[in-house]
Amino acid sequence: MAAADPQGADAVRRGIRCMLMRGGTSKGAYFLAADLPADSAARDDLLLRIMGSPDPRQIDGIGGAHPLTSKVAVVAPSTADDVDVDYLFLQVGIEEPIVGTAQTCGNLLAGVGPFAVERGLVRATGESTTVRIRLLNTGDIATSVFTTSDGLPDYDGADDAVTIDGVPGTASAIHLEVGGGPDKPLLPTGRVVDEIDGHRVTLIDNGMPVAVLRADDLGVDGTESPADLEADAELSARIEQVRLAAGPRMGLGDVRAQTVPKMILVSPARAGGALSTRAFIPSRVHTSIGVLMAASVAAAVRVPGTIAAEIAGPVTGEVTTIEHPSGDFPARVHVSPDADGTWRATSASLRTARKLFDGLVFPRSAGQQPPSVDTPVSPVREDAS
Ligand code: NQM
Repeated sequence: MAAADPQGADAVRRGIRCMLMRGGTSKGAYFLAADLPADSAARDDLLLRIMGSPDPRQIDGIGGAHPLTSKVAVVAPSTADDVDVDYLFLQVGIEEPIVGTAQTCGNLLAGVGPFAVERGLVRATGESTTVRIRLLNTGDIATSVFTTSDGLPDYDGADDAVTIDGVPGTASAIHLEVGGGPDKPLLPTGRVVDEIDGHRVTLIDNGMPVAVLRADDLGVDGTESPADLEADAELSARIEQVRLAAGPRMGLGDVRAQTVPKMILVSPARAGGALSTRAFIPSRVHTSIGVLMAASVAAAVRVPGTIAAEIAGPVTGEVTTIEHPSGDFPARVHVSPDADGTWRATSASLRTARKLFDGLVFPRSAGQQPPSVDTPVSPVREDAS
């Protein structure tokens, strides 16, 4: 069923094998790497034509016209030891013809294990299947455990059906554990608080690089809706200024064309959690919070002296509850200092996913492509081919 020549005009006429999935609170197009061009520039060009970018409505493609629904997962068998599949995440620009590789996505990660089983990369093992996943964007390794029956993922679930805030109804639980390599410190600057542009900021990365700031430091109380925050152009400009300075300090280089670090405004909890959040991702405001964003904020809550710990106060028990605009996210993180005092962390999250559509996608033809810009430099650890 795959197109014989994924790089050629043939693909446009014959279609490209693609599965649309909800992963957690996001939605994206999942591909086998073998069904896409091996060359990253050709791949990105094709994905822009598939998603319908650049166009604010993505009307001529399958993108959902919001950063949370303009996402792609590329999956391949892994050559790494003790890993089943490699997962490359691509954030497809909506109004800009940009395909970004600087971040991963913990929500689309939820669909990767089931997709690997659907495509025959991993064999289901009875009622529960475990898939080990290498996140190519960050180098982190994830373990995904989910329910299977008759050799296929069971998305609906029965006994294990759960609810996650931001998604209507119930679905089968997907348990994700993510951990960074030994060379990856939790606090990239080695400090619990940095001063940027007159603001006190915690720069932290437990799977997703984030900058944590006090909402009241920016003149908001942290209960505003995403739409109200997005409408405040002055606030967005100040946050972007801090972000551009935070990127190089976190080792991310020039982040003008990147979607990291994410900017998280924190304020006191209102519903029994540890603290409340509003996440700039980075120009739109998240309707909930990303999985790995929540893991990074929860790790900050657990490290004494950070902005998040200052707001949350002491937190006991295994779960750090992160409040967000559509409910809360129960994050399980483990943080501990090395012998030399360098903080390390891992996370465990509960997600759900669902196969929405499986078939062939037909890209806009290359001849109708709007003018393109340079693809940003890729920090991907290893090519997905
Ligand atoms: O933080 C949104 C999402 C994300 C990222 C974004 C994510 C995560 O909610 O793990 O999943 O930052 O664009 O999908």
